[in-house]
Amino acid sequence: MPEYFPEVKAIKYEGPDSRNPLAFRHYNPKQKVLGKTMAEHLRFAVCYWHTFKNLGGDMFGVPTIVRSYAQGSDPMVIADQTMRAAFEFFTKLGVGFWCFHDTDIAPEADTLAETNKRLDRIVKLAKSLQNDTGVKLLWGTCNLFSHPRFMSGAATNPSPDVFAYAATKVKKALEITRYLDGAGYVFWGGREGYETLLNTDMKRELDHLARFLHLAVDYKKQIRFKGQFYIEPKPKEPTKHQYDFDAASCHAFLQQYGLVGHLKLNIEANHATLAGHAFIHELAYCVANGILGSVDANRGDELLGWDTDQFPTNLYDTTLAMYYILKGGGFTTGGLNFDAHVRRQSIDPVDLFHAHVGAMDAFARGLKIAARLLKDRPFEKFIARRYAGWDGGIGKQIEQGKAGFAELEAYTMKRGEPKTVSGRQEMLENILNDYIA
Ligand code: XLS
Ligand code: NI
Ligand code: NI
Repeated sequence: MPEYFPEVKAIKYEGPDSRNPLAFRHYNPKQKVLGKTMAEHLRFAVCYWHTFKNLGGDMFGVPTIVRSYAQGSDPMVIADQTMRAAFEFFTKLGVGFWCFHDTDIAPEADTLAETNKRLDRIVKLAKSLQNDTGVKLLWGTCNLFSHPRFMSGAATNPSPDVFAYAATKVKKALEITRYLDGAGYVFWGGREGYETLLNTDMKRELDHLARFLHLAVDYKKQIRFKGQFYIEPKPKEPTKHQYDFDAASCHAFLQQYGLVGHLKLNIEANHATLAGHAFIHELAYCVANGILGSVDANRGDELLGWDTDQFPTNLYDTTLAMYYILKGGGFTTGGLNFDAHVRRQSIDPVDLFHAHVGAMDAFARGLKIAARLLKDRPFEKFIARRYAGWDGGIGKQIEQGKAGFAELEAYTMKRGEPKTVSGRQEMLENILNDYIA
């Protein structure tokens, strides 16, 4: 079997003092942190689309990257080679999981029946490679945004024919995800939104999106697929406005349409910032509401207003992300999927390794720091003191519904002006810095 990454051997943990750029300094898969191994906590996944299909093309220029496995005239030969290259990469990197869209692994043919045959062929190969390597599928998904038929949306398309076509595609995507024992399945509404309200029946589109998800839930039961469903918020791009805007609007949508309990959220760092939120705001919202499922681990650029999908390297972000993920009980079905791509100038295969090694180390460090924060509990202790007024007296009465406006008026008249108390933000930020150092 040809090697597609002959220049790289298996990446090893060498400890914090190593200067080998192709070694982990912090990610030691078997090392225990808070009772679980790092591998069990972090559940790293490599994404197929960016890592193996993105060749550096952008709106202004053609691809810059040439991959040995992407050569040839037969698209199915390329698909086969790419799948083998992917599993070589997963194994050398030492990740436990991967994620894909249907169209990433097998190119669409002229008819849907033929496309499905192609998928069956390639999925069989993926299954045997999974068996050989022990690498598992974190989640599968369906690309309902690239083809022109989906230009006005999939489930929210004005045409029921497109809704039906999308349903047919998702049906197949669920079947192959189940066949590959996927731990989950993601719904990301790439074009489920609008460009202008002047041509859009918003109420109808929302109803249709909910109907679509209910049909998927029904079919999941029918085929006994045990994986977790996720919805992935993103406010815009490609459309001007997407209905799955952010965690809170997805939550409201799921509640409105009786879908809570069927879908959790897949939070992507760069999508959070596009929505005007910090990554950890989205995670904290999900944890507070018991809906955190999985994470697309990447980052944006503070100065650019789009989904740059860069590899996560910021220790504040990885630390606080792991802090909230651990507070939420840690991952069960979910994990950290690197929905990120190397920059257009990073043209060598080895750049894929540098990108993932750095990102995995950044999260491993974040995990270790978060574990120390949760052991010492500096923020929890501060927060407990800050809210202590609610543990007894009038606070407890309010929380228990035992005090109405009349009682609160009587209390306030007697007590007078409330005391103001410092929030101590700077002190708390300094404490966080001490832990990160
Ligand atoms: C795009 C999304 C996409 C989903 C899967 O911005 O992040 O990659 O994760 O369809
Ligand atoms: Ni994503
Ligand atoms: Ni994205």
